[in-house]
Amino acid sequence: MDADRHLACLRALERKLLWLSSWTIHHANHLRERRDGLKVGGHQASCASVVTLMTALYFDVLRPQDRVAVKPHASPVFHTIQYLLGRQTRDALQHFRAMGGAQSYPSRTKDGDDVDFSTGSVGLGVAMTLFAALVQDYLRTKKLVPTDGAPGRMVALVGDAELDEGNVFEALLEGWKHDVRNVWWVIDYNRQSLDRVMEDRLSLQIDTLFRDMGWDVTVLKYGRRLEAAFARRGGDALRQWIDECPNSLYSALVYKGGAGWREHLLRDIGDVSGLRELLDEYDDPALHALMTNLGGHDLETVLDAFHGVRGDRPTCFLAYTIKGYGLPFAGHKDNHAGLMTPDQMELFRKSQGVETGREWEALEGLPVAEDELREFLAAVPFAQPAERRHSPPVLRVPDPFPVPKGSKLSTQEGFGRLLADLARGGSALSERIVTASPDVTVSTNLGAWVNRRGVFDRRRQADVFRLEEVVSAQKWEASPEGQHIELGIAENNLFLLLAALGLAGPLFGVRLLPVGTLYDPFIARGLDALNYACYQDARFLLVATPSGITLAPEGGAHQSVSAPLIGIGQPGLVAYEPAFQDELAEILRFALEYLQDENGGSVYLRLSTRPLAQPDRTLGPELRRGIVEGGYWLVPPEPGADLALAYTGVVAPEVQEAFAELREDARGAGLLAVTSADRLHAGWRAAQSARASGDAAARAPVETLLAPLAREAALVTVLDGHPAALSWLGAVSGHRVVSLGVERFGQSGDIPDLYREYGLSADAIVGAVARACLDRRA
Ligand SMILES: Cc1ncc(C[n+]2csc(CCOP(=O)(O)OP(=O)(O)O)c2C)c(N)n1
Ligand SMILES: [Mg+2]
Repeated sequence: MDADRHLACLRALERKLLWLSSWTIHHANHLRERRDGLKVGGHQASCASVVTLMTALYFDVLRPQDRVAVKPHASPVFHTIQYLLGRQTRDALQHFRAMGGAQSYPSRTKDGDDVDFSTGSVGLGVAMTLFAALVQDYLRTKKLVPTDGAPGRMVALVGDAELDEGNVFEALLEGWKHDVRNVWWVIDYNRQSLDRVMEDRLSLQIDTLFRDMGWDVTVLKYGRRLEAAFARRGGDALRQWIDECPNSLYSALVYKGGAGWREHLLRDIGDVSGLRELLDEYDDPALHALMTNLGGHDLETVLDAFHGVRGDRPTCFLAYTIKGYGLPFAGHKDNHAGLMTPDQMELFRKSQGVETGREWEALEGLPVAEDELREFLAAVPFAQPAERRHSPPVLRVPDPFPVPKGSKLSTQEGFGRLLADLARGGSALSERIVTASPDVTVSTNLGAWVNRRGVFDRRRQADVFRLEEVVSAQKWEASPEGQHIELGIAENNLFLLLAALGLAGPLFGVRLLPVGTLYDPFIARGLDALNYACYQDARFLLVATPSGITLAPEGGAHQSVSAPLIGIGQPGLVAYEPAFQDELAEILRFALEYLQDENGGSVYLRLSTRPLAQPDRTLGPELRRGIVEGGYWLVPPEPGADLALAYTGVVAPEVQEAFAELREDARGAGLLAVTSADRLHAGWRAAQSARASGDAAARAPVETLLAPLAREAALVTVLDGHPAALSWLGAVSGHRVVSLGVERFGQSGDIPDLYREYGLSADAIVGAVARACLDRRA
């Protein structure tokens, strides 16, 4: 196909994308039954803004190994592209934003048409491409993937308002540190966000910022027609006028059309020699078309820019666009959620040569014959057969894990030792573990692992302190063989890196087992990014210490209170909080399997720095199962017992002390170790639904555990975290509950003082038991 025909086909598809994306949204809002009276929504203006950029990328520039994060509100454009490529059904488009249909925002897990990266929470998809590029580098540097082919480019189509999100800049700086390659960020610079038109001259700030971070910047400001007009007599003044035109005025004139442009141009620069003659050559619609001929809407300009990239340097394309380009509300500041009215849609349909009743036809009404377009589509490079969703084999996990030895150990230390053990052995599993930490590698006990496995860097870098014979327990040699990725403090970056590492299997065909460590309270700092990672079904192990008020003198502001509730509430993430080393070893073993299980997920371990005396025991199969399912009786209750204590994690000694004191009076009482409130709760919910669906025999582990207790038994629950994480236990069999935990925080102190202050001491537990028993009798 010659270049002219090629361009003609692209133009035809560009036009069809605008139509079908608008129609898909229109159909969802106006033509589908609405049973709940709620608006359906969709963003016709945001879609129109990126149609040219996405046409160029998907139908010409991208290769199958490239990966894209599409700005959330361009979801209909993405699905329409897939539809034209035969990879999305008409039914899914007809059910846009309905159950089972094309999703509001591109979704790896909910859409059927091969979304590379989910988007939705603005800024996160953007940064995700950078971390995916880093992961690709990791795999290629280690030759874990074939390196004969060209690397994939990790592309983000970025709404310009996304650049207000701090996580984008956190990622940029991290990318600079790691010398990131093969990332393209294509900024849809329509100078509009949701509410408003943006600041003038922001482009200069963006330009400088990206260059400072080591990126190439290509600005696509004007299209070919405008450039040609600038070259004419009077053209310099025209260029200067547009260059200086405030964004608000430009947008307003885009909305008003040809007459508005003419009036302003004549008033401002009408006396410039040649200008009037230049304008006279254009009638109003032609003048409007000229003045809106921005780089990001000019297919040839866009293609030249993308194809002009040489090498693998990260590149930012700043593409000037118009929000709603080609639609009646183009440029209007309120167009973000704007929808074309049925009358406007009718006019638009006619202008597109689409016949009534044939609105969904993929290739009709275009100035290029359908056969030619079909031939073109069949040859689109991106759509050539290639495996884009890999499922690499499962790595064997040793069973059981050796239990860290020592009479008094903290779970954090045990975790460090378990990883160090894995580092020592040369198993296939350990080769695929990648650790990462936002500047808390040493203080979260990853030191021994890093000493053995080294820090990852494309360039080999000696440990200067070692060379200079300065004694240090930490060996920080960096090399391509390293298996630890050291990040700056930004927690968002940790979660996005975990998301990218955790998708290495499906994206790049190599299973990695990412382990990220951080301080428990700072999960909240990156919570949206964590949620984002889980939503994409990325698989990783998150290890958080120190946690709770138990970090004592070091604590105060660092105490985490709601983290156990996050553990229960976060979909895609199973939370554990072990107390003892044998529990930890079993949970870590399980986690490495669960990460790889098709129906599994990610795992969060909430650990502590408080050393605890260890029980003298060897775990049998039943205990191991209990630990993984979320709980077991440390002291089983006698049948009909009327008291049980249930605890999670590091408060074990206080609970045991209280229990010993109470046992005299409360004969037959039980002591329940809850290793995972999250799993116990999930199991309970699952059993309830199973029973609701007719499986009368369904029984949750927690139901079985609590079964021996008397109906009127009292339960006292204790954890170093929000009491609601365990108080629900009372609802399982209708037991009365007194829950101890932490609802305030912020005080430094030692453990005796703090446990007394917050009511977690053995005395406080005994007191709670007394209250629970009194309540019961009342
Ligand atoms: C984290 C987050 N905050 C707020 C929103 C709501 N929101 C959706 S789009 C948008 C503005 C988008 O503007 P821009 O990125 O410029 O996209 P455009 O529609 O102009 O292409 C906002 C605030 C969101 N999706 N995510
Ligand atoms: Mg915008």
